[in-house]
Amino acid sequence: MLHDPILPPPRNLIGGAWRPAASGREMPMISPLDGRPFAAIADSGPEDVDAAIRAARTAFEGDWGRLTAAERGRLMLRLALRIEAEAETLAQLETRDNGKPIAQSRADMAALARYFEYYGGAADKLHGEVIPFLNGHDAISLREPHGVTGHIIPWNYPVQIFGRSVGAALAMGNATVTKPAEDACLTILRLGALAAETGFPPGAINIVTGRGAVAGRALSEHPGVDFISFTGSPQVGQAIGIAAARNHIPCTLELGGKSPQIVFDDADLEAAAPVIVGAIVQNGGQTCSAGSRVLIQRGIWDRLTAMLAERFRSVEAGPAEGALLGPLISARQKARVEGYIAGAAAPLIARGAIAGDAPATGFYVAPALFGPVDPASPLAQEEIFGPVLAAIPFDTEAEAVAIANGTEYGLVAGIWTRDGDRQARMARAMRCGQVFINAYGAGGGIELPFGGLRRSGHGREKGFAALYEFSRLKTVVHRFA
Ligand code: TXE
Repeated sequence: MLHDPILPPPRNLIGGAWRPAASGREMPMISPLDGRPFAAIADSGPEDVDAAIRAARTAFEGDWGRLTAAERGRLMLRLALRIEAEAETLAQLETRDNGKPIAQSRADMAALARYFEYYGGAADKLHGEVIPFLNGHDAISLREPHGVTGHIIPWNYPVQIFGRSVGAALAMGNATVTKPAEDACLTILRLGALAAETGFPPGAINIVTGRGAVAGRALSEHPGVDFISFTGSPQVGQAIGIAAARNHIPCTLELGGKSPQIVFDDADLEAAAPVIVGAIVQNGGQTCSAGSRVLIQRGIWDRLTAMLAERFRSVEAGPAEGALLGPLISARQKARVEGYIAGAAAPLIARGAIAGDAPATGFYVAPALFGPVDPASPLAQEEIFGPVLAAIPFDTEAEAVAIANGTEYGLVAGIWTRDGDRQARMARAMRCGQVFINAYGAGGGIELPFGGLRRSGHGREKGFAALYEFSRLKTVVHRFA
């Protein structure tokens, strides 16, 4: 079982060396496809995290820190090509580890390569400025890396989130320590091996696997870390924010959402319906930006819910190559999502199915469409992180805005209307970090600043904006005679 050549061994990547946990402990990896263990990872403790942070510091003050921005960028571009060359093997590994349909894993690898291409190209494009100041003075700002950055990554899009977070940090010259999720982290370990082969100096990219409450916590609380990037649950995000405050360091928190898609009665429903279904079924609904609420203007309620219902009924959750919906990540997530479905206080409009060839031990859940859902109910307020869509009717634009903004989250919103004035008004009225008009989550979004407010977190990842997060300004004033 553990000798499969594409499975990384249960080791951490620390200072360029592959090391078991200092305690010798390992933990099993369970495949969501059949619920069975198929590999193991290092079950790391604070001593392993400490070693990784020290290795990162050494790299930052040494070989990695001495590279020019152009040299860093070149290494990243080389890694992008290496990822592209190995994309199929990486995608196969991801599907086994995470359970996501192979098409989604392939899309994730393309996005990962693109992140390294984008941030590799950007490495030498962000710089300080000369500031008009007093006569006889030169005032400049330098843009500098933070130093050692910590990256705590979830299991839903392991490599995409690694790409956007570690990629941007490396571009700005930081040395990184990543703690991937214990539910899915093998592809990130394989990436560590590819980066080492590509020529990244030891210690620029460190990877420590293990439990969130142990290894993740040790990383977030360690005084040797200068910046923390976290993607995960609001509860843990709050703990990370508190730990960052204790160490007086900045952090970005990306904590999910309850994103609305708002459909007005003048919208192109043929265009909207497949996108609305895709935005909640993609990755089993385990997407921070999943469109988990659909707000429908009352005049088109019957027509649009019928169109959505037809699509929901045609979705089968299964392990097949072409499946739109795979299993959820774990028995825990499956139980959680099924709990929401069983406890729903709203009428069930439509349910998909589980494919006949799906192993009974796998974590499959058939997609569900509910409506009309009370906007104040758990189905409309809480992040379910499964293929469950809450349909909510509304009458006026003002009512749509109130319902859309009426959760503790604020990550993404989709607006479907042909009215140009309304498009502009709605884009401004949405209390969130990203708005799509007559589209949703289009094109992977590598170039688009992404992040939320309140319970969805703060700070921006993706796009050029992330480079500002992963660096800081120093002002230098030089008086001359
Ligand atoms: O997240 P956790 P879970 C949401 C989603 C999901 C729920 C729970 O609603 O149903 O969170 O998922 C590490 N100190 N999102 O339990 O626990 C952990 O090891 C430091 C939304 O899987 O937050 C993993 O690497 N780190 C989200 C990472 O945090 C800790 C993606 C995320 O795990 C830690 C995932 C601790 N005390 C879940 N405890 C999104 N924004 O897309 C855990 N971790």
